[in-house]
Formats: sequence, C-alpha cells, structure tokens
Amino acid sequence: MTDGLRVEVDGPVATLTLDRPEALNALTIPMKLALRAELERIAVDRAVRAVILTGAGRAFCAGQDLAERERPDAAPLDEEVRERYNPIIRALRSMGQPVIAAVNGVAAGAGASLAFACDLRIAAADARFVLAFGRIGLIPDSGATWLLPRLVGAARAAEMALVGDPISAEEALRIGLVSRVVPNDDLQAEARTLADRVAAGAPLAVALTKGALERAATIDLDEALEGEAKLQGIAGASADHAEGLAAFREKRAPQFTGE
Ligand code: LHQ
Repeated sequence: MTDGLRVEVDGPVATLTLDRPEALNALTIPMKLALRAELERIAVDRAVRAVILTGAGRAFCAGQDLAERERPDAAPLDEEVRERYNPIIRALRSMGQPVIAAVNGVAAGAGASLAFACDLRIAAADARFVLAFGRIGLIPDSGATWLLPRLVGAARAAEMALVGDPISAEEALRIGLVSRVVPNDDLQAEARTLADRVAAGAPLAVALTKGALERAATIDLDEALEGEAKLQGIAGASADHAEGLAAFREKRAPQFTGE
C-alpha cells in the first residue's frame, strides 16, 4: 500500500510498517487513514491471527507530522484527535488479533501512544520512548493518559508525562513498558517469532483473552470473575477446545481453526 504504510501478509501474520523514514515515520493524514482502514480490514480477516506494527528506517514513529499541523487548512486539534487518531487506538484495542509493536527506534508523541495501545511491545536495543507532547505545549493523547499508567503505574506515568525524559529500551524493560529488548538487527525476526507463537494459539480464545484483559482495567473483581466464567463457557464450547484436548491426549501439537 502507498500513503506511508506498507502492508505485508505472510501466512497468519500481517506486518504493518509505518513507511516515511525521511521524517522518522511522522504521521500524516494519508498514513492515519491507511492505518485505520488496514486495522479495520484485518479485524474481520480470519486468516490473520497476529499483527506486527513497526517502523521503516531508524525510527518507530515520531508522532504527528508537525509540518502538516502548520498548514493553513489543518483541522482543529480536537477534531484531528477525535476523527483520525482515536479510531486507530479503538481499532487496535478492539480487534481480536493481538498486535505486537516492534519498536525499532524512537517512539515519540502519538507514536509512543501507538506502541502503548498494542498488546505486546518488544524493543530494539536503541529504541526510546519520548512523551514529546509537552515540549510543544500539548497534552499526551491517543490514549496515552489512560494506557500508560496501566502499563507502568501512576508514578512512572506521571514522570514520563510531566518531565518527558526519553526512556531507553533498557529502562522500558525495567519498568515493564516492554516485555523484551533484543539486538537491533534481531528485532524483526524476534517479532515474527513472537507473532507466530501468538498465531499458533486458538484464535477465539486469544480474542476473548485480549478482550478480558482490556475490560479488567475498568471493572471490579466480582465482575471479572463472572466475565471469565461467561467467556470460558464460550471458549469451552468451541471446536478448538476439543482439538486442544485431543492434541494433549494424543501428544501432538494442536491445529486450531478458529471454530
Ligand atoms: C519530523 C518529526 C515530526 C515532522 C522528526 N514531524 N518531521 C499532535 C497534534 C495533532 C493531533 C494529535 O496528536 C498530536 C500528538 C503528537 O504526536 S505531538 C508530538 C509530535 N512529535 C514530536 O514533537 C516529536 C518531534 N521530533 C523530535 O523531537 C525528534 O525528531 C526526535 C526526538 C523524534 C528524534 O530526534 P533525532 O533522532 O535527532 O532526529 P531529527 O530531529 O534530526 O529528525 C530527523 C528528520 O525527521 C528531520 O527532518 P530533516 O529534514 O531535518 O532531516 C525532522 O524534522 C523529521 N521529523 N519528527 N514529528
């Protein structure tokens, strides 16, 4: 696909690469529209079981393209956020397939938010996260105020948002913002290995698990327990559960179909 987004589907894994390396993959309107459309398309594509989001060149994403904001016809900021960023974040959070951010360099501003909205984050050794919003007199958006405290706790989220020092890959690993740091040259292969492992899971159970983790952030324990019971009823009635039991009994790897 053009518009600064490269889409590759290989087996059960779709890789979305933000592809404007000359501007550190800063997000333009065509990129935002393409990213939203692609996520919404993948959400209903049963052949795709895991997604990798990464950046071309030396950056993951430098956030909003600041040159675009200086155009006389730029939309008001609230409209830009509501209509072009928020749908991307909702799509990432609501699609059944897990999304892995392969953070290959700097993730700044809304670029950091994109990584926060993914289900898993792995980082190259030279990745860094910068809540660059404050430097230009803006607030963290695209879900950052909601997602970041849930990922790293209130104290660290406040420091990242209010002080804004870059967080190195090593520090991100220490505070739980990413789950793995790998050598730069190994990032894409590691992301693919992780995606393949996710894709080997039972798609229905994986989607239900993602949804349960998402809802857990806003409900109490009783609601979570009841929710788990309901979802387990659904997962337990699936053909994939029967296949999982059969595979265990027969000492072989399960072949899940999503049924
Ligand atoms: C860029 C950008 C960029 C354009 C690097 N735009 N060209 C905001 C408004 C609207 C709606 C909703 O939400 C938001 C949320 C946001 O995302 S606000 C935050 C926007 N992002 C930033 O403020 C980050 C700006 N960039 C930087 O601070 C630095 O470039 C970082 C720290 C990311 C990387 O620094 P360096 O590694 O030193 O690279 P660089 O600064 O030399 O950048 C390389 C090129 O990329 C350069 O172009 P040039 O033609 O001079 O080579 C930059 O102008 C361009 N670039 N970020 N956001």
